[in-house]
Amino acid sequence: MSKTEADIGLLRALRRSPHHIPRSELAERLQVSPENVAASIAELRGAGYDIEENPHLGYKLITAPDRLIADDLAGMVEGALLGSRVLVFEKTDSTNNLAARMGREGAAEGLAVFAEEQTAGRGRLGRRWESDARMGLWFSLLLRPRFSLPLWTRLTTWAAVAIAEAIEQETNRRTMIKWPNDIYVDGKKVVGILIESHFDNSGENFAVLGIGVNVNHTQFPLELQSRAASLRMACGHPLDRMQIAAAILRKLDQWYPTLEDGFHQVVTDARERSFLNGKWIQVISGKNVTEGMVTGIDSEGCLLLRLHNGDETTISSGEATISMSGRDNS
Ligand code: BT5
Repeated sequence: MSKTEADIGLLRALRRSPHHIPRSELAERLQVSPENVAASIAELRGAGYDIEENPHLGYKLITAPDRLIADDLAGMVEGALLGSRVLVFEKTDSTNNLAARMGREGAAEGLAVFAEEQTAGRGRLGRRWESDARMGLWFSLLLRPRFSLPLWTRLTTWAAVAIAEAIEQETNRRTMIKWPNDIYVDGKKVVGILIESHFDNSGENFAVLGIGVNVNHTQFPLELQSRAASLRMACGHPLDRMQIAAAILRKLDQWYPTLEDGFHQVVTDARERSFLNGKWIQVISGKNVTEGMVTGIDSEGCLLLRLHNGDETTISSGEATISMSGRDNS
């Protein structure tokens, strides 16, 4: 086992154990000498990991540094396709750009590109996404779905459901999905999702799933204050960004096969979390503006609306805002 592998193995063992682990046991598990374990512990401490040493019981991880560390994260999602390769950059314009570039260069499915800070993080239609340094998770996953192109529209619902579940599991706060791509806690946006599909003549199609999670912000710019929140604001304490990143990758990976087979499970969850259900909304899709009451989500994840004249319509993509001019929301 190489030195780096031993360090990663050591971190993985410490992360998984709620108890102290004796040095001899770690040495045996990692097949290195006890001296090597002590040297790796010293190195991890130097990198900011707070590791307690009890002379009788051994080592226990108390806190990890508030930094995204690629090897550590890869170890936390070992065995998953999504996150099988993890890259962390200190600063970039947009992780979606980086992942797309690597996708064009032939990178394998499952690559996850994180940045501590984005200088030009974007939302849909070129809107700006605030991505302050070390406050959140700003990352993109490279996907090469093998299923037919018509099914690619399912990606948004799949991503929203998996991320909503992971965040609920990590925070114990109820998460809702504002169709199609926002995750809300207590009526405010904590996550935005941006899927960009890349098709070319060679048939090497891929999609980049961009995810922005507000984790440890204590405030937002004035124009976002009424709409945006962080997980820290919702929970009342700071959160470990690595744990949240790992939980999201694991849930996405776990749900990935259901895109093709078992998508009804994803839709069932999306319906239960539907923030817009029963509300009068306006949806802008390209040049079309439709107004009506949300009656549900169909089997493909599309939004079902009842129009003023009583007709039902299905909307596959668009921008939904709760309508002030429509009938009462009650
Ligand atoms: C989104 O767009 O919500 C998709 C955001 C995706 C961001 C990720 S970060 C990693 C990857 N790399 C990128 O460059 N992007 C992805 P949309 O539905 O268009 O919402 C954008 C709107 O959300 C903005 O116009 C603001 O009103 C609001 N907004 C901006 N930053 C926000 C934040 N940090 N938290 C909550 N709302 C925000």
